[in-house]
Amino acid sequence: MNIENSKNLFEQAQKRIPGGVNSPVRAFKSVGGNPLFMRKGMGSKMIDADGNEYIDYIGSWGPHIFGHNPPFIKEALLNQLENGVSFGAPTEIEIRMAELIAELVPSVEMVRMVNSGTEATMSAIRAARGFTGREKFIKFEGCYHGHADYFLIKTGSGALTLGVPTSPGVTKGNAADTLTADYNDLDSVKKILQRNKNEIAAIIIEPIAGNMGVVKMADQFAIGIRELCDEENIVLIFDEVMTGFRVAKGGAQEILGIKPDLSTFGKIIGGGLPVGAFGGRKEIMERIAPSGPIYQAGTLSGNPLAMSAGFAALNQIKNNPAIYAELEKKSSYLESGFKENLKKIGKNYAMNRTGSMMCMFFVEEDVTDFKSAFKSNTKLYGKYFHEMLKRGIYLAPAQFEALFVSAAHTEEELNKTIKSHYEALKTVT
Ligand code: KE4
Repeated sequence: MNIENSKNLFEQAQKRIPGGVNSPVRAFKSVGGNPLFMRKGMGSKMIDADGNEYIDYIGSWGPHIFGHNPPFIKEALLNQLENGVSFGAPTEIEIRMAELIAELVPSVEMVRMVNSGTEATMSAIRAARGFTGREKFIKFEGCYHGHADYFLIKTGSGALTLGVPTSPGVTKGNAADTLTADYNDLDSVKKILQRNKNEIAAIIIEPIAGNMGVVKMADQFAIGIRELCDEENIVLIFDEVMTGFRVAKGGAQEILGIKPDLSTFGKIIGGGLPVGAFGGRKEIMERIAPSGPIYQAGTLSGNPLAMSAGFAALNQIKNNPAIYAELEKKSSYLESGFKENLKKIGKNYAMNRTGSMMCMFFVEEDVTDFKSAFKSNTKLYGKYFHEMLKRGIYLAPAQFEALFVSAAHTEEELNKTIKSHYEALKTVT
């Protein structure tokens, strides 16, 4: 496969951009090799700088649930462009967007738009601290909530892939208020609560984690966390940046049947443009400036260009809820094809899937938390990744991520993926 242009571009990029990329996980560090510079995305496909075509299962790390550049998002953007992209003044579409999020996610009574998932989670923690007057919060090992200082403690996603569970530059002061529990282990949460009585403002969790690979909250664990938050007056924050509108119309909270106090969103709600949001109980959100004293702001928050793409995406979901049945059918088809292959080659690698988020771990035991996920053979994953890439299948360049199926993936492409998966596994194992 000729990737000369990507190689050349990567060389140029590294002169002016740290690591040659604007987000670490894109650099292929954990799988090795030269990252591919992409030139075009359309539907389920992407084309790189050398003209190689790929079936894309990253979808920009989650936003492209309909595939790249769907006509209804493109049209919304072109229409908005006629009227300008950002005014720094309130616009009607922000109201419609807030109303639509509240309609699709019943736990959201009020919502504030921001520009990334990190801003959303950062602001949600501040809201919880301001509302409770407490300073500490609990996160879970292997969960990733973006790169705000106090989240970069035993985190998932790119930081995990870099093998740097706690990033330099995060001060002791910042880390002191971040307490880390074990995913799906209620006792680990209870122990922290006993040692920090009445000091915990929030518990933040990915209700279906997508940053240690895919790992779902066990039902009893989810119920237990909700009960503990009720008993201790702790704000429960579901970080649905990845799962929101991905795994169900109402996100992971709809699947789990648990109502968080605050939720954070990103990815799909921007339709591919930079958008994040945090929202939930009115009595908490009303404390956010300017209606309340908890400061939070953003020059481009709610800008009409990004809102037009996000609104088009959510409206498509609202008017076509059957998309989730379609995604379930395609994703379970892909999963069973992968499982068939594993049987044929005699490997029992863990396969976790919720809706159109899926992950195969190179470890032959159940993966239910960070510790079990971390047993995966990441070197083998790297080899598998490149064998799939050679066959035109573009997966996450890291074991601790999710594979995303979109509505644009065809049966023919799923079959090609299953066939490539078999050949790749035969080659590397
Ligand atoms: P952003 O700041 O990257 O928009 O969102 C941070 C974030 C927050 N919460 C969850 C559950 C997330 O998955 C993310 C970002 N996800 C990663 C993918 N593992 C983004 C990819 C990247 O870092 O380039």
